[in-house]
Order: sequence, then structure tokens, then C-alpha cells
Amino acid sequence: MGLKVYINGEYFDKKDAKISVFDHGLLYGDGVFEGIRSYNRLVFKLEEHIQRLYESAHGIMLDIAISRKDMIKAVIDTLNLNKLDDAYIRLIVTRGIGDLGLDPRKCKDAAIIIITDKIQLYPEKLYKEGLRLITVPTPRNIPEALNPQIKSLNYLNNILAKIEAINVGYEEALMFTASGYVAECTGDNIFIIKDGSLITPSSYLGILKGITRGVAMDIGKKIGLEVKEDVLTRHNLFTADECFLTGTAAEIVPVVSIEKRIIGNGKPGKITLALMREFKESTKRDGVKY
Ligand code: PXG
Repeated sequence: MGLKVYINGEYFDKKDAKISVFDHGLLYGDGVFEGIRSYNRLVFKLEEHIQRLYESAHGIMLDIAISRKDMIKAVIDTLNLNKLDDAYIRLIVTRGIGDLGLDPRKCKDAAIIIITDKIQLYPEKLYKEGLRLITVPTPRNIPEALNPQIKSLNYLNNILAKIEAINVGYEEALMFTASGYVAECTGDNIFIIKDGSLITPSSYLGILKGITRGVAMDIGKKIGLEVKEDVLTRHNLFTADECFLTGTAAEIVPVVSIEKRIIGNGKPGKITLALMREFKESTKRDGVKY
């Protein structure tokens, strides 16, 4: 049996899992999504991801016809059907089928899609040696226009930044706010460690409030660090003791250089390594069993 995809309460083979070209998710990027992981039959922080999905939907006045409880059940059922112990889960809610105009009132029913698949892990080398970051000219979307806290299907802002990094030979881009403060990377949040404090950009600056970011902050407190959300400049990053990124796919990745400035001693930092170990433990504990 091949992979089955959930669309609006029904399961389809991967090759038949299709949506209309009139879906406003395709025509306008009008919709929201989540990327979630499961580890050894435990969906990591599932309630938090579902909460963010419904908040994103609320922010764009998109009505999700099923309850949070039923959404959790649909995710679990899809994982069980596909017999996946470790998975990457993509949960998507689009505005649904409308006409060629952007009026969302023409879309009668939101489409709910759940794709569960094996995860493609990043190379081990990245975690041992650390990542090099480059800053890019495209700023993060200004929150007054499209708040990055809404995890919407329109990811062009991030994709443009990714292209700019790739163009100059880097894998990941560091994005700034329109006023020039540190925001986040294209699909990951950023942290620094300075004099025993764990610091990450405040969410009001216009970033996605990552679930992994929250986990890293909790672990930081647990291991006795002072944890702060703050406004950070490029200079704060250049002069940090340690730096790392957090995200569902990447987990915790050490950063060893930013725009050619070496961070710390150019190797993954001690505290970063401790946080990575604690994070691994958390994935064995903090989730919904199936
Ligand atoms: N910032 C942005 C802009 C993101 O898209 C994160 C931070 C981290 O959030 P979480 O909740 O995952 O800790 C994300 C994550 C991927 C991928 O495959 C990740 C995201 C979106 C699309 C793809 O790595 N979002």
C-alpha cells in the first residue's frame, strides 16, 4: 500500500491526492499551514501546532469546519493508516474552491489536507560542524501588512530570501525587519547566547513564533540560563558567544559564522550542544501518543 493523503475527511493514494486549480490556496496563497513531526509514535507538541493553526486561520478569517479535537484525531488517524513511526506532517487549510476573483466569499468550503511522509533529515555534518549564515537584502514582511505570526501559504517573502542566500553560495539566509533588526531565517528562528543569557528576537518585531523556539526557551530556563526576548542588531550577533537556529524540521542547528564573522570559536558552542541534547530528550516525552 502506498502513501495515503487526507483531503476533507477522505483518504487518497498519493497519485490521486489532488485539489482544484480554482482553489484559492493555489490562486492566491490564501490559506494556512503547519509543519509537525512525530518521533517514535509521539507527535511532538501537537496541541501547540493545532493551536497555532487555528490562530493563523482566525487571523485571516478562515473558518475551519472541524474542531481542534477532530483535527488532532485526523492527524493521528492519517499517521496510523500510513504506519509511520517517525514522520513529517504537513497540515494545510486553504480557503477552498472559488472563482478567479480574489473575493473569499465565493469560496464555500475550506479544504483540509494532511500529508504525512518520512522526514528527510539534514546531514549530520551540519550539526557537528555548524551552519554558515548570510544576511540578505529582502526584509521580513512588515507585521503591519502581513504578520509573520500568521503561518500562511504565501511564503514568497521567505523564498526570495532563500534565493538570495543560494545565489551567493549559502544554504540559509538571515532576515532583518524593515527597520534593520534581526528577525529570523527563512524557516527557522534564531537565538544567541551572550554572557550566560539566551536571547531571541521579540515576536512583536514580526517573526513566526516557533514552537521549537518555545521549547528552546523552556529548556534554557530549566538549565539555569537567563532567557530573554529582545531587539537584536547585526552587531549583537557578530559578538555573540554562541548562536543557533530552531525549527520543526531542523530542530536545533548550531551557527558558526554570520556574514563571514566567526561566532565564538567557530565551532558549535557548549551551551548549544547541551540544549541540543535536552531537546532530543524532550522529543521522547512531550507529544501525543498514537
Ligand atoms: N520561522 C519561520 C518563518 C518558519 O516558517 C519557523 C520559524 C520555526 O517554527 P517551528 O514552529 O517549526 O519551530 C518556521 C517553520 C521546513 C519548513 O521544511 C519549516 C517551516 C515552514 C515550511 C517548511 O523546514 N516553518
